[in-house]
Amino acid sequence: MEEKTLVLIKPDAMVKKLAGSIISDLYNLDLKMIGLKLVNVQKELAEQHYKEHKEKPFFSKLVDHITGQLHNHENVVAIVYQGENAIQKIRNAAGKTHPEEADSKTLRGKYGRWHSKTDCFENVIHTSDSPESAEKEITLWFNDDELVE
Ligand code: FUP
Repeated sequence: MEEKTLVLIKPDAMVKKLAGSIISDLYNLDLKMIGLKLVNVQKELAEQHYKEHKEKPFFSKLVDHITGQLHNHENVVAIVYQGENAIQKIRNAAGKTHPEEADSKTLRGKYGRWHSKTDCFENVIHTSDSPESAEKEITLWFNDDELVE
C-alpha cells in the first residue's frame, strides 16, 4: 500500500552529527522524500506530538528530549517519506523502541543507547506507527505547501 510517514531525527542523533548517516541508511529503503526541514522544537509542539503519552511517567522526559533540553538544545530534522509500505519499512529500519533491545543492524541498534544518567531512551529517530498517526503527525509538523508531491 502507498503510504506517507513522518521521521524525526531526534536531538540525541543531531548532537552526534548522525543526520547524514541516518538519511543515507534510509535511502536504501527506496522511498521518496517529499518533505524535509530543520525544526527548533518548542514545548507546545512537543506536547502535541506526544499527547498519547501524556499520562505516562516518562512524558516530561519525552518533551525534554525532543525539544533538545537533554542534548545541547539541538534541533530536529523532520522528514516525510512516501512509498509502498513506507510506515512498516521505516519502523523495521528503526528497530525496537528501547535502543539496548534493538537489533544491531537497525538505526536504533547502531546509533542509539540508553543513557543511565538521564534515564533517556536515546533512540535516534521517531517514526509514525500507523496510517492514522502518520496523517496526524504530518499535519502537525508540516504545512501542505512544504510537501512536494
Ligand atoms: P516508538 O513508536 O518505537 O517510538 O515507541 P513509543 O511510541 O512506544 O514510545 C515513544 C517514546 O517514548 C520512545 F521514543 C521512547 C520513549 N519511552 C520511554 O522513554 N520510556 C519507556 O518506558 C517507553 C518509551
